[in-house]
Amino acid sequence: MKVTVTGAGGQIGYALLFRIASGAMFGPGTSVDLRLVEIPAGMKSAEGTALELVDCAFGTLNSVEVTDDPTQGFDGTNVALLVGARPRGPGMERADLLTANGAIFAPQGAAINAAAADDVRVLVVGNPANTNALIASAHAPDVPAQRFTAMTRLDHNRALARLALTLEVPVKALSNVIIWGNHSSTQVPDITHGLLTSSDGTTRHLSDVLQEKLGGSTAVGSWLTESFIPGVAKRGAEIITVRGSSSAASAAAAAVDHVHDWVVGTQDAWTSAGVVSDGSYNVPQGLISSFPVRGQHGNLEIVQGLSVDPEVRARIDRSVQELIEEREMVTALGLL
Ligand code: NAX
Repeated sequence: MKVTVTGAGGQIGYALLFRIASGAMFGPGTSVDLRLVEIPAGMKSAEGTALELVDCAFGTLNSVEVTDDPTQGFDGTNVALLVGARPRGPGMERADLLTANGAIFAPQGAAINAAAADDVRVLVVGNPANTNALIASAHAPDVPAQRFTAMTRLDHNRALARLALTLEVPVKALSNVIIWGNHSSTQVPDITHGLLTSSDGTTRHLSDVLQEKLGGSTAVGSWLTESFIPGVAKRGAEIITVRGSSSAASAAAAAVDHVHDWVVGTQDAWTSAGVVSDGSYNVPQGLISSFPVRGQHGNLEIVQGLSVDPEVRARIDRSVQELIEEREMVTALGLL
Protein backbone atom coordinates (compact mmCIF):
# COMPACT_ATOMS: atom_id res chain seq x y z
CA MET A 1 0.00 0.00 0.00
CA LYS A 2 1.27 3.43 -0.86
CA VAL A 3 0.21 5.83 1.90
CA THR A 4 0.59 9.60 1.74
CA VAL A 5 0.46 11.73 4.88
CA THR A 6 0.28 15.52 4.64
CA GLY A 7 1.34 17.57 7.65
CA ALA A 8 3.85 14.76 8.20
CA GLY A 9 6.15 17.01 10.21
CA GLY A 10 3.44 17.96 12.71
CA GLN A 11 2.46 16.36 15.98
CA ILE A 12 -0.25 14.04 14.62
CA GLY A 13 2.12 13.05 11.82
CA TYR A 14 4.73 12.09 14.42
CA ALA A 15 2.27 9.85 16.24
CA LEU A 16 0.69 8.45 13.07
CA LEU A 17 3.56 7.51 10.79
CA PHE A 18 5.17 4.99 13.14
CA ARG A 19 1.88 3.16 13.63
CA ILE A 20 1.27 2.92 9.88
CA ALA A 21 4.85 1.77 9.30
CA SER A 22 4.58 -0.86 12.06
CA GLY A 23 1.65 -2.57 10.33
CA ALA A 24 -1.18 -1.28 12.56
CA MET A 25 -3.21 0.07 9.64
CA PHE A 26 -3.31 -2.91 7.26
CA GLY A 27 -1.94 -5.77 9.33
CA PRO A 28 1.42 -7.53 9.46
CA GLY A 29 1.08 -9.06 5.97
CA THR A 30 0.98 -5.76 4.05
CA SER A 31 4.07 -3.65 3.50
CA VAL A 32 3.74 0.10 3.08
CA ASP A 33 5.47 2.79 1.04
CA LEU A 34 5.18 6.07 2.93
CA ARG A 35 5.07 9.48 1.26
CA LEU A 36 5.48 12.39 3.66
CA VAL A 37 4.14 15.71 2.34
CA GLU A 38 4.95 19.02 4.01
CA ILE A 39 5.22 22.71 3.22
CA PRO A 40 8.80 24.03 3.02
CA ALA A 41 8.69 25.22 6.66
CA GLY A 42 7.84 21.70 7.83
CA MET A 43 10.31 19.78 5.65
CA LYS A 44 13.11 19.48 8.23
CA SER A 45 10.75 18.04 10.80
CA ALA A 46 9.36 15.54 8.25
CA GLU A 47 12.88 14.61 7.13
CA GLY A 48 13.86 13.94 10.74
CA THR A 49 10.78 11.76 11.18
CA ALA A 50 11.74 9.85 8.03
CA LEU A 51 15.19 9.14 9.49
CA GLU A 52 13.60 7.76 12.64
CA LEU A 53 11.15 5.66 10.62
CA VAL A 54 14.08 4.02 8.87
CA ASP A 55 15.81 3.41 12.22
CA CYS A 56 12.79 1.48 13.52
CA ALA A 57 13.63 -1.25 10.97
CA PHE A 58 9.95 -2.15 10.70
CA GLY A 59 9.42 -5.32 8.69
CA THR A 60 6.35 -3.79 7.05
CA LEU A 61 7.99 -0.51 5.93
CA ASN A 62 9.12 -0.71 2.33
CA SER A 63 10.16 2.90 1.62
CA VAL A 64 9.89 6.49 2.88
CA GLU A 65 10.00 9.64 0.75
CA VAL A 66 9.61 13.25 1.83
CA THR A 67 8.42 16.01 -0.50
CA ASP A 68 6.87 19.46 -0.55
CA ASP A 69 5.30 18.80 -3.95
CA PRO A 70 1.74 17.41 -3.48
CA THR A 71 1.59 15.91 -7.00
CA GLN A 72 4.75 13.94 -6.31
CA GLY A 73 3.49 13.02 -2.85
CA PHE A 74 0.18 11.66 -4.16
CA ASP A 75 1.70 9.86 -7.16
CA GLY A 76 0.17 6.38 -7.27
CA THR A 77 -1.08 6.64 -3.69
CA ASN A 78 -3.71 4.19 -2.41
CA VAL A 79 -4.46 5.97 0.87
CA ALA A 80 -4.14 9.73 1.40
CA LEU A 81 -4.30 11.08 4.93
CA LEU A 82 -4.79 14.84 4.77
CA VAL A 83 -3.62 15.97 8.18
CA GLY A 84 -1.87 19.30 7.48
CA ALA A 85 -4.28 22.24 7.72
CA ARG A 86 -4.33 25.89 8.61
CA PRO A 87 -5.30 26.40 12.26
CA ARG A 88 -7.54 29.30 13.29
CA GLY A 89 -5.28 32.25 14.11
CA PRO A 90 -6.08 35.22 16.38
CA GLY A 91 -8.89 37.36 14.99
CA MET A 92 -9.61 34.91 12.16
CA GLU A 93 -13.28 34.68 11.15
CA ARG A 94 -14.85 31.43 9.92
CA ALA A 95 -14.71 32.69 6.32
CA ASP A 96 -10.97 33.44 6.71
CA LEU A 97 -10.40 29.93 8.07
CA LEU A 98 -12.35 28.33 5.23
CA THR A 99 -10.50 30.45 2.65
CA ALA A 100 -7.10 29.54 4.09
CA ASN A 101 -7.99 25.85 4.13
CA GLY A 102 -9.53 26.04 0.68
CA ALA A 103 -6.10 27.16 -0.54
CA ILE A 104 -4.70 23.88 0.86
CA PHE A 105 -7.45 21.34 0.14
CA ALA A 106 -8.47 22.50 -3.37
CA PRO A 107 -4.99 21.96 -4.86
CA GLN A 108 -4.52 18.76 -2.86
CA GLY A 109 -7.83 17.43 -4.30
CA ALA A 110 -6.60 18.36 -7.79
CA ALA A 111 -3.25 16.65 -7.17
CA ILE A 112 -5.04 13.48 -5.96
CA ASN A 113 -7.20 13.60 -9.06
CA ALA A 114 -4.16 13.90 -11.29
CA ALA A 115 -1.75 11.51 -9.63
CA ALA A 116 -3.30 9.04 -7.17
CA ALA A 117 -4.06 5.36 -7.83
CA ASP A 118 -7.52 4.50 -9.19
CA ASP A 119 -8.54 2.97 -5.86
CA VAL A 120 -7.42 5.96 -3.77
CA ARG A 121 -9.15 6.43 -0.42
CA VAL A 122 -8.88 9.81 1.28
CA LEU A 123 -9.25 10.61 4.98
CA VAL A 124 -9.30 14.28 5.94
CA VAL A 125 -8.15 14.90 9.51
CA GLY A 126 -7.23 18.61 9.24
CA ASN A 127 -9.99 20.90 10.47
CA PRO A 128 -12.64 21.90 9.58
CA ALA A 129 -12.43 18.27 8.42
CA ASN A 130 -15.89 17.75 6.88
CA THR A 131 -15.79 20.87 4.75
CA ASN A 132 -12.12 20.43 3.85
CA ALA A 133 -13.05 16.96 2.57
CA LEU A 134 -15.89 18.48 0.55
CA ILE A 135 -13.50 21.00 -1.01
CA ALA A 136 -10.90 18.33 -1.86
CA SER A 137 -13.56 16.07 -3.37
CA ALA A 138 -14.94 18.90 -5.51
CA HIS A 139 -11.48 19.31 -7.06
CA ALA A 140 -11.14 15.60 -7.82
CA PRO A 141 -13.94 15.00 -10.34
CA ASP A 142 -12.53 11.64 -11.49
CA VAL A 143 -12.47 10.17 -7.97
CA PRO A 144 -15.85 8.90 -6.71
CA ALA A 145 -17.16 11.20 -3.95
CA GLN A 146 -17.50 8.18 -1.60
CA ARG A 147 -13.70 7.96 -1.47
CA PHE A 148 -13.41 11.31 0.36
CA THR A 149 -14.11 10.98 4.05
CA ALA A 150 -13.65 13.10 7.19
CA MET A 151 -12.51 11.86 10.56
CA THR A 152 -15.06 11.57 13.37
CA ARG A 153 -13.52 8.34 14.66
CA LEU A 154 -11.77 10.15 17.48
CA ASP A 155 -15.15 11.41 18.68
CA HIS A 156 -16.52 7.87 18.35
CA ASN A 157 -13.63 6.43 20.35
CA ARG A 158 -14.00 9.13 22.99
CA ALA A 159 -17.69 8.22 23.34
CA LEU A 160 -16.86 4.52 23.76
CA ALA A 161 -14.15 5.28 26.31
CA ARG A 162 -16.44 7.53 28.35
CA LEU A 163 -19.21 4.93 28.40
CA ALA A 164 -16.77 2.20 29.40
CA LEU A 165 -15.47 4.30 32.31
CA THR A 166 -18.98 5.20 33.49
CA LEU A 167 -20.29 1.64 33.30
CA GLU A 168 -17.01 0.08 34.48
CA VAL A 169 -16.99 -2.32 31.51
CA PRO A 170 -14.36 -3.04 28.86
CA VAL A 171 -14.56 -0.94 25.68
CA LYS A 172 -14.80 -4.11 23.61
CA ALA A 173 -18.12 -4.97 25.30
CA LEU A 174 -19.74 -1.87 23.73
CA SER A 175 -21.20 -1.59 20.25
CA ASN A 176 -23.56 0.42 18.03
CA VAL A 177 -22.64 3.83 19.42
CA ILE A 178 -22.92 6.61 16.82
CA ILE A 179 -21.51 10.06 16.11
CA TRP A 180 -23.71 12.06 13.73
CA GLY A 181 -23.06 15.38 11.98
CA ASN A 182 -20.09 17.70 11.88
CA HIS A 183 -16.72 17.15 13.58
CA SER A 184 -17.26 20.25 15.71
CA SER A 185 -18.91 21.15 18.99
CA THR A 186 -22.31 20.48 17.33
CA GLN A 187 -21.49 16.78 16.77
CA VAL A 188 -24.08 14.33 18.07
CA PRO A 189 -22.93 11.37 20.16
CA ASP A 190 -25.89 8.97 20.23
CA ILE A 191 -26.27 5.87 22.41
CA THR A 192 -29.90 5.05 21.60
CA HIS A 193 -28.91 1.93 19.60
CA GLY A 194 -25.93 1.15 21.82
CA LEU A 195 -25.46 -2.37 23.18
CA LEU A 196 -23.47 -3.96 25.98
CA THR A 197 -22.40 -7.58 25.51
CA SER A 198 -21.39 -9.32 28.74
CA SER A 199 -18.68 -11.94 29.00
CA ASP A 200 -21.38 -14.65 29.04
CA GLY A 201 -22.60 -13.43 25.62
CA THR A 202 -25.85 -11.76 26.78
CA THR A 203 -26.61 -8.44 25.11
CA ARG A 204 -28.51 -5.54 26.68
CA HIS A 205 -29.45 -2.04 25.51
CA LEU A 206 -27.10 0.60 26.86
CA SER A 207 -30.05 2.77 27.90
CA ASP A 208 -31.26 -0.02 30.24
CA VAL A 209 -27.79 -0.60 31.66
CA LEU A 210 -27.34 3.15 32.22
CA GLN A 211 -30.72 3.42 33.95
CA GLU A 212 -29.67 0.68 36.33
CA LYS A 213 -26.30 2.29 36.97
CA LEU A 214 -27.46 5.90 37.30
CA GLY A 215 -30.87 5.33 38.94
CA GLY A 216 -33.65 5.79 36.39
CA SER A 217 -34.45 7.42 33.07
CA THR A 218 -34.41 11.03 34.36
CA ALA A 219 -30.90 10.53 35.72
CA VAL A 220 -29.80 9.05 32.40
CA GLY A 221 -31.34 12.00 30.51
CA SER A 222 -29.43 14.50 32.66
CA TRP A 223 -26.21 12.50 32.37
CA LEU A 224 -26.53 12.43 28.59
CA THR A 225 -27.20 16.16 28.17
CA GLU A 226 -24.99 17.50 30.97
CA SER A 227 -22.07 15.09 30.99
CA PHE A 228 -21.83 12.60 28.13
CA ILE A 229 -22.66 14.67 25.05
CA PRO A 230 -20.75 17.87 26.03
CA GLY A 231 -17.94 15.75 27.53
CA VAL A 232 -17.35 13.99 24.20
CA ALA A 233 -17.86 17.13 22.10
CA LYS A 234 -15.50 19.23 24.29
CA ARG A 235 -12.89 16.56 24.96
CA GLY A 236 -10.50 18.19 22.49
CA ALA A 237 -10.56 21.43 24.51
CA GLU A 238 -10.05 19.46 27.73
CA ILE A 239 -6.95 17.78 26.26
CA ILE A 240 -5.55 21.18 25.26
CA THR A 241 -6.09 22.52 28.79
CA VAL A 242 -4.49 19.55 30.51
CA ARG A 243 -1.78 18.60 28.03
CA GLY A 244 -0.95 22.08 26.78
CA SER A 245 -1.41 21.06 23.15
CA SER A 246 -4.08 19.37 21.09
CA SER A 247 -4.78 15.64 20.84
CA ALA A 248 -2.14 13.89 18.78
CA ALA A 249 -1.68 10.20 19.66
CA SER A 250 -5.41 9.63 20.08
CA ALA A 251 -6.09 11.41 16.77
CA ALA A 252 -3.44 9.25 15.10
CA ALA A 253 -4.96 6.09 16.62
CA ALA A 254 -8.39 7.12 15.33
CA ALA A 255 -6.99 7.69 11.82
CA VAL A 256 -5.45 4.19 11.90
CA ASP A 257 -8.81 2.74 13.03
CA HIS A 258 -10.74 4.63 10.33
CA VAL A 259 -8.56 3.43 7.46
CA HIS A 260 -8.22 -0.08 8.88
CA ASP A 261 -11.99 -0.49 9.07
CA TRP A 262 -12.43 0.96 5.58
CA VAL A 263 -9.83 -1.27 3.90
CA VAL A 264 -9.98 -4.41 6.04
CA GLY A 265 -13.69 -4.12 6.98
CA THR A 266 -15.77 -4.23 10.15
CA GLN A 267 -17.85 -7.30 9.24
CA ASP A 268 -21.21 -6.54 10.86
CA ALA A 269 -19.99 -4.07 13.47
CA TRP A 270 -20.59 -0.31 13.17
CA THR A 271 -18.34 2.61 13.62
CA SER A 272 -18.68 6.33 12.76
CA ALA A 273 -17.18 8.25 9.86
CA GLY A 274 -17.77 11.45 7.95
CA VAL A 275 -18.93 10.21 4.54
CA VAL A 276 -20.76 11.79 1.64
CA SER A 277 -24.50 11.75 2.20
CA ASP A 278 -26.76 9.96 -0.26
CA GLY A 279 -29.73 11.66 1.41
CA SER A 280 -29.92 9.06 4.20
CA TYR A 281 -31.44 10.27 7.48
CA ASN A 282 -32.51 13.53 5.78
CA VAL A 283 -28.94 14.77 5.53
CA PRO A 284 -28.80 16.69 2.23
CA GLN A 285 -27.13 14.77 -0.55
CA GLY A 286 -23.50 15.64 -1.15
CA LEU A 287 -22.71 16.93 2.36
CA ILE A 288 -19.93 15.11 4.19
CA SER A 289 -21.49 14.30 7.52
CA SER A 290 -20.85 11.69 10.19
CA PHE A 291 -23.02 8.56 10.06
CA PRO A 292 -23.00 5.07 11.51
CA VAL A 293 -21.07 3.03 8.93
CA ARG A 294 -19.91 -0.51 8.27
CA GLY A 295 -16.69 -1.29 6.44
CA GLN A 296 -17.87 -3.71 3.75
CA HIS A 297 -16.59 -4.66 0.29
CA GLY A 298 -13.87 -2.02 0.57
CA ASN A 299 -16.42 0.76 1.19
CA LEU A 300 -17.75 2.63 4.19
CA GLU A 301 -21.48 1.96 3.91
CA ILE A 302 -24.05 3.94 5.88
CA VAL A 303 -26.06 1.73 8.25
CA GLN A 304 -29.62 2.12 7.01
CA GLY A 305 -33.06 2.00 8.57
CA LEU A 306 -32.29 3.05 12.15
CA SER A 307 -34.98 4.82 14.14
CA VAL A 308 -33.82 8.26 15.32
CA ASP A 309 -34.89 9.53 18.71
CA PRO A 310 -36.62 12.99 18.40
CA GLU A 311 -34.07 14.70 20.67
CA VAL A 312 -31.19 13.20 18.69
CA ARG A 313 -32.96 14.27 15.47
CA ALA A 314 -33.08 17.90 16.65
CA ARG A 315 -29.36 17.79 17.45
CA ILE A 316 -28.54 16.21 14.06
CA ASP A 317 -30.53 18.96 12.32
CA ARG A 318 -28.51 21.65 14.14
CA SER A 319 -25.19 20.03 13.24
CA VAL A 320 -26.25 19.47 9.62
CA GLN A 321 -27.37 23.11 9.46
CA GLU A 322 -23.81 24.08 10.41
CA LEU A 323 -22.48 21.90 7.56
CA ILE A 324 -24.96 23.50 5.14
CA GLU A 325 -23.75 26.96 6.21
CA GLU A 326 -20.11 25.92 5.74
CA ARG A 327 -20.95 24.59 2.28
CA GLU A 328 -22.76 27.83 1.40
CA MET A 329 -19.75 29.82 2.60
CA VAL A 330 -17.20 27.85 0.58
CA THR A 331 -19.51 27.98 -2.46
CA ALA A 332 -19.68 31.78 -2.12
CA LEU A 333 -15.89 31.86 -1.81
CA GLY A 334 -15.63 29.96 -5.10
CA LEU A 335 -13.99 26.93 -3.43
CA LEU A 336 -16.44 24.31 -4.69
P1 NAX B 1 0.55 20.59 13.75
O1 NAX B 1 0.48 22.07 13.66
O2 NAX B 1 1.42 19.94 14.77
O3 NAX B 1 1.01 20.01 12.33
C1 NAX B 1 0.43 20.40 11.14
C2 NAX B 1 1.49 20.22 10.07
O4 NAX B 1 0.87 20.45 8.80
C3 NAX B 1 2.64 21.22 10.17
O5 NAX B 1 3.86 20.51 10.19
C4 NAX B 1 2.49 22.08 8.90
O6 NAX B 1 3.74 22.49 8.38
C5 NAX B 1 1.79 21.10 7.97
N1 NAX B 1 1.07 21.72 6.86
C6 NAX B 1 0.38 22.88 6.85
N2 NAX B 1 -0.10 23.12 5.61
C7 NAX B 1 0.28 22.08 4.84
C8 NAX B 1 0.10 21.75 3.48
N3 NAX B 1 -0.55 22.58 2.65
N4 NAX B 1 0.63 20.61 3.00
C9 NAX B 1 1.33 19.79 3.81
N5 NAX B 1 1.55 20.04 5.12
C10 NAX B 1 1.02 21.17 5.63
O7 NAX B 1 -0.97 20.11 13.87
P2 NAX B 1 -1.53 18.70 14.36
O8 NAX B 1 -1.67 18.72 15.82
O9 NAX B 1 -0.71 17.63 13.73
O10 NAX B 1 -3.01 18.75 13.77
C11 NAX B 1 -3.26 18.70 12.38
C12 NAX B 1 -4.74 18.93 12.09
O11 NAX B 1 -5.55 17.93 12.69
C13 NAX B 1 -5.27 20.26 12.63
O12 NAX B 1 -6.07 20.86 11.60
C14 NAX B 1 -6.18 19.83 13.77
O13 NAX B 1 -7.21 20.77 14.01
C15 NAX B 1 -6.70 18.53 13.24
N6 NAX B 1 -7.31 17.61 14.21
C16 NAX B 1 -8.39 16.90 13.79
C17 NAX B 1 -9.00 15.95 14.60
C18 NAX B 1 -10.19 15.19 14.13
O14 NAX B 1 -10.74 14.44 14.93
N7 NAX B 1 -10.65 15.31 12.88
C19 NAX B 1 -8.51 15.72 15.98
C20 NAX B 1 -7.12 16.18 16.21
C21 NAX B 1 -6.76 17.48 15.54
O15 NAX B 1 -7.25 18.53 16.32
